[in-house]
Amino acid sequence: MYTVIGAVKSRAFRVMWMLEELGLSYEHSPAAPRSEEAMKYNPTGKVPAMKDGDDVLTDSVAIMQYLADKHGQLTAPAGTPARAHQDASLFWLIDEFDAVLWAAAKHSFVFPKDQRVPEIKDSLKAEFLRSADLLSARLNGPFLMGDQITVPDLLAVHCINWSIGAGFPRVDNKLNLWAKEMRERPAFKAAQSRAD
Ligand SMILES: N[C@@H](CCC(=O)N[C@@H](CS)C(=O)NCC(=O)O)C(=O)O
Repeated sequence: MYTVIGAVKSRAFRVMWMLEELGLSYEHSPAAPRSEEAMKYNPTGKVPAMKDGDDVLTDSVAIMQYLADKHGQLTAPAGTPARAHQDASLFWLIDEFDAVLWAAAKHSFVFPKDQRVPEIKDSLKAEFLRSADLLSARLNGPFLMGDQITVPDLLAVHCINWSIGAGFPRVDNKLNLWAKEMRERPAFKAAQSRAD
């Protein structure tokens, strides 16, 4: 049995969505970041974490890829060129989407007030939009890697949703429609319905 630690409105959602895509059951502990509960599983206080039996795994992307590998779905097999392309796409999204949104969050509410530099946010928004345009141009099939849904799709859509919540500029029509379709997936909706 898997247990996901982290609120739905955190990166824990990515792990829950992956579990739903794989058709696996799981328990959910909606711990807030830096809470006592979160610290029990990750000394940094970051969420998500996921319990798999006695193992406690951390980092949303590491956990999504672990689940995909373990269950042999939503991923190209390790050690193939297709997997290297998929990983490149994943790491690019971490650099250019997740890290940019996270930097904006740090300067909005994560850092102590006296360490925030709100002026940086305009530059981050412009950077995000440039990356979103690149992603849109790369999207040439139903999914980022072609015909099959893979881990980068979940990460990209989660980041696009996050960008809307963070008041970032809207991505172009093509990407926006794609994200909308992805949000219609039963697995996405099932994860969302596990309200905190
Ligand atoms: N790379 C990590 C980032 C995790 C992370 O920063 N999570 C946020 C919530 S979405 C958090 O716990 N923040 C609290 C903190 O950084 O102290 C992942 O993808 O899991």
